[in-house]
Amino acid sequence: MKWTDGQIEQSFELAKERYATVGVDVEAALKRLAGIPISLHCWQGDDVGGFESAGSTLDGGLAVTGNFPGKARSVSELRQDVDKALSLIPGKHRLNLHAIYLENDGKQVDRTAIGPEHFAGWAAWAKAKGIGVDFNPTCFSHPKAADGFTLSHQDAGIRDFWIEHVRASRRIAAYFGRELGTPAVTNVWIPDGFKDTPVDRMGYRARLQSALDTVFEEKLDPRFNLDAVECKLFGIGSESCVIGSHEFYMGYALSRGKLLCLDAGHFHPTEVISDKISSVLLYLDEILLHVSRGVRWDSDHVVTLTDELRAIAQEIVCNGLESRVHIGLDFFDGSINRIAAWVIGTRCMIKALLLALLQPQATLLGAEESGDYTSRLAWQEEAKSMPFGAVWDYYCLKSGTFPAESWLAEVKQYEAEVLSKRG
Ligand code: RNT
Ligand code: ZN
Repeated sequence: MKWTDGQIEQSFELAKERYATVGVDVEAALKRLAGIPISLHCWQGDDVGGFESAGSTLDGGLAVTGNFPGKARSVSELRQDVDKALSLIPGKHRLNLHAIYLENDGKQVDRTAIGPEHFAGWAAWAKAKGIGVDFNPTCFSHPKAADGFTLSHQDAGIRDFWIEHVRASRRIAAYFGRELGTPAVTNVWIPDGFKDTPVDRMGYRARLQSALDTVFEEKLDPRFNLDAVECKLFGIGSESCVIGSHEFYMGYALSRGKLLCLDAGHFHPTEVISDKISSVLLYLDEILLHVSRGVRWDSDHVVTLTDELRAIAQEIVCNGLESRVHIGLDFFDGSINRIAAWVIGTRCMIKALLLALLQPQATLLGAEESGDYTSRLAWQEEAKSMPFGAVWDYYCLKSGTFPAESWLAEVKQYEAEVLSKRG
């Protein structure tokens, strides 16, 4: 038996009526939802390997486990996989590239020598799809980052190398922004930190500050490029001190007018980024999110529809912040079908946004404002059993993609026909 398109439409009509009884305009919610892009991280497709050289190893404290067959081995395979994933996700989204995903024609290109020419293929691909691209310098998985330090390194030569790389990355981002007519967010994340207790935290942080200032001396048009900086509490091998901590980058973003990037896995395990959005956006114009799911640590598990994901979406949607919050994903799982991982994580992000848009906000606000916390709690819980699934399925159908679980068969077929044939 199959749940037919007709049944999806019927269920939707009923659901719409039900939502109307609690003051929620479903059509308006779907219209708003369609305007919120999610930036899909390219690195889920190949376990953060990149195509700079064959057999490069991941470092910087990042770890991907699992060896599910069919990992993309080239830019063209990765593009094919992203195409597949995007076809199973409702709405128009973006792609988030790392510098190591360049097209170098088999020639070794130094990280300081990368330019728009190495990303022309991606730009043409994105243009054809009508989607935007975001960008990241890759300050890890490289001999000059082997001791775990980049922009804060004691050695001026190594610092300069990474400064040059980030400068080159920003120019590539601006190229994407110009080509695609939508600014690229360039996100700087560096692994720099100490396994054990350092004695000169401030010296490292001062060097990072000055290196970043040098990087950003070159002014780029904000219509093409926006800069973000990503903090972290600790990483594997940097348990005792991360140079680019939250306070460091919060101060940096504030004083330099940059975007702050909040990664859901980069704080204390019980600390949540949903609670930070409303605070930092009172001081900053825009932020970037790396939506991820830490399990006991910054493990970058595939995003699922957790309470925290819903809370993040609520903060964005209920405060009308969608133009100021750039939503990026950041997870990597090599133990399951990598396309399914993208699809599950991205669909969950969109579901969370939809749930937030369908919340009886006026009622909830009224209850809170009048101090009626009994009603607030009651409504928050009742909202959970409203017919959200019917609206979601309809949204998928109308977006020309697969409702409910029907996307999975597509992935399984792709696995049999494409992934299983890769060596
Ligand atoms: C690492 C950061 C960073 C990376 C990507 C690959 O802890 O989260 O964003 O995951 O740049
Ligand atoms: Zn991140």
